[in-house]
Amino acid sequence: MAPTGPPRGAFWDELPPPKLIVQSDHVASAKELHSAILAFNQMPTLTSLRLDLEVAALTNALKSDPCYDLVQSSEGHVSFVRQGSEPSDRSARTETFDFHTDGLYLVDPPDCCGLFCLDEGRGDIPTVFVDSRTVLRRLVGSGVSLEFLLNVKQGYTDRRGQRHVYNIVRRHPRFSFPVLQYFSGRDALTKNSHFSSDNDEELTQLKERIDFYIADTASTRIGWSKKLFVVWDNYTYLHARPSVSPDPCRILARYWLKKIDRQPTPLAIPTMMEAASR
Ligand SMILES: O=C(O)CCC(=O)C(=O)O
Ligand SMILES: [Fe+2]
Repeated sequence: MAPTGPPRGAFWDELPPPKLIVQSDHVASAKELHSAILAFNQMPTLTSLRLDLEVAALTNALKSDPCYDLVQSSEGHVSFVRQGSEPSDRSARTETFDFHTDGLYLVDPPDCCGLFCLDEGRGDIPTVFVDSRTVLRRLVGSGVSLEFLLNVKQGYTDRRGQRHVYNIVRRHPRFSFPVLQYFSGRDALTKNSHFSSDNDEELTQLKERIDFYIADTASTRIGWSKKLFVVWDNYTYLHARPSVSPDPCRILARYWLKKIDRQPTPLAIPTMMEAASR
């Protein structure tokens, strides 16, 4: 099933590559957040240079944001992204981190994700984003029906070795357009929810086609530097850490956010940070 040319009769508009908004004190609306990746420079604005305090302040600020709840991952309110194998980690994780949606083991994955750079290490390992709507639009345009995609599932092994199964296509919980929630790693696709490998040629080819479109879709790369805080809509964007040689000094703090208020209210993190530093 070779990927074909430009989609015919696409039901979404052409989407530009993810827009990167770099700002230090801009207040972003939720609408902006669903169609852009927000990067806050030099966050938070604390006088202390102690990064553990900065993580604590950022966590407190995010916890008290009236628009978002901090979602606990299996590691708590904040988890630390380091490269290298953790002996306790039995998930299908490698030195690279293929394109994915975060929190696929939850019934409702987090609405937004945030990464805060504690140490960029060598500084040559970015995080890369693609718009899942573009990938989906191209898939549909190449002849795979949305109805078919809505029934396709994927399995995921969590850190305790447990399997979870989720649909790879769903509607965005707030904006209702269809999005791809997916893990480009090695997990096969299935049509049954008990996840026994179907060994289905059609699904193997579909996975190859999805991975082709993800790799072929315009991406946005974020290069890290200390204190950069990046927030994105976890449904709209798939993200990845590309393959380069491992850097044990690179450390990011990861936050998951759940929108509380369905109205387009501002994400006023810098203001919250100022309050936290007083
Ligand atoms: O290390 C990165 O750039 C991304 C890590 C990531 O996506 C994750 O921990 O979920
Ligand atoms: Fe991630």
